[in-house]
Amino acid sequence: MPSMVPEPYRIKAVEPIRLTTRAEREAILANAGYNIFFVKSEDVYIDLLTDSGTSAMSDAQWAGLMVGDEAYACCRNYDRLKDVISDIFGFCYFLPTHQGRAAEKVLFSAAVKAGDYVPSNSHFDTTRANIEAVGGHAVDFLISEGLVPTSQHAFKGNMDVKRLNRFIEDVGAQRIPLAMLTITNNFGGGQPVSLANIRTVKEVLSQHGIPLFIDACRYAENVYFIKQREAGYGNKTTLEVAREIFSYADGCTMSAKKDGLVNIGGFLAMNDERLYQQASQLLILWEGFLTYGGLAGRDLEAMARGLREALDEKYLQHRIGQVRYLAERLLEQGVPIVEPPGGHAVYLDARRFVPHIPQAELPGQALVAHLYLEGGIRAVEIGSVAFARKDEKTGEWTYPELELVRLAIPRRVYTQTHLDYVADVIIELYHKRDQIRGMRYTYEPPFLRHFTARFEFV
Ligand code: P70
Repeated sequence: MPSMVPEPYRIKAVEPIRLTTRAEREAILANAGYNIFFVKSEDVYIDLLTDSGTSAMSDAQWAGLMVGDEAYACCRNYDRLKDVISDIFGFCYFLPTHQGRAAEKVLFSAAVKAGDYVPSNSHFDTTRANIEAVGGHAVDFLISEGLVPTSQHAFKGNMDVKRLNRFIEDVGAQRIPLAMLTITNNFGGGQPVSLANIRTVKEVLSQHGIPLFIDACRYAENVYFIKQREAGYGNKTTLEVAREIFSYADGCTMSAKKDGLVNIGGFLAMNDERLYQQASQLLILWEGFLTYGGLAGRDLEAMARGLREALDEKYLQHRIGQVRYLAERLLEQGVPIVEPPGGHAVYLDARRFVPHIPQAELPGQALVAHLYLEGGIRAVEIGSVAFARKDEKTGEWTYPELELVRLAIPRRVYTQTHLDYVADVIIELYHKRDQIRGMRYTYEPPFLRHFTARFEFV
């Protein structure tokens, strides 16, 4: 199979983008305190900050907006969404939310109490923060291969079941109200979880009566990897694989801003009626009535249609192929990335890209700054700025194992020519990597540092 198939769509509306000059970008970035989050979207040429909420909707989705039923209660779009969710995910109950983290907040507030533990393969930062916000502890049991950028393991997002088992025996099942699996694993490179792993995790949890929830935001991409890589699934449809995944779960949280192909939206789904009732109360308090949950009727319709489109095998083949294409162009030139490439992004391995910059001098952030200066490309640091922890008493830093820069590919937005441009810029930067200097903070906020910190070059 060629590494990239042509787009399975043609372009009906275009949005102009503009490449600024090097001098303009130098001024813009300095003005933003070298924090890419403060650069205006119109000053970015290729925006790879996130694949979340940045998808291009289809003509069918745009048409769906016009049949939005904006009644406060029981709008028709709720019913359509309900049918789609029950068809794909199969859970008894669901609650719409405005995005993924709202589903997390409702779930953990209803299910987790202070001192509880929630194990996962790898919690995303909003899930971790929402668990900690109710006094719980979020713990990760990713397989060790998941932390090795060059490991070719086919399912680097898998959970280490032995460690999970030991942990349950150590702390006791009564302190673990639920466990989670993030599919695909965003922090470790967009790596998938195998069906065998999901099944085994479910078996272990069942022995202890612990429910399993899936953080499903990139589940369709995970489905595609299972079809490609796991024996026995190649001939199944994407829908069949998705149904099998969720058959092992007791519920899920979903940011539909990813594999729902919408700009805003999410949901929480589950089988347990009591949990549903508790969550319903919180939803009304924080999001809105049960049939709209913080969204307009038209948003529900766009989500219902987008969820179906994201399971289209031709779409997924192109989507995953795009990510792989960019990865292969970089690998050909020896650019260090997380291998094999994941589902939604290519992750540069900053430790190997700029080995002369110690983690204390924020190599990932330095790379992010240079990608913008060189080519107007916006990426995001997933390394020391996002995750290093400072001991409040000693002032000493503990640095994360992985120092990555994520190039997230928005769905259905950029063409192969855009990706070639991105590859060319990165390859050129790689050839003069010796000139890249480290960075330090000029302003260091107390938490969620990466969003508001300011920097300068060392
Ligand atoms: C991303 C965004 C969101 C996310 C996720 C997983 C596995 C839940 C959520 C929350 C966040 C982001 C990061 C950097 C820059 C911009 C945006 N991920 N679970 O890009 O969903 O955002 O809808 O509340 O990845 O990875 P929501």
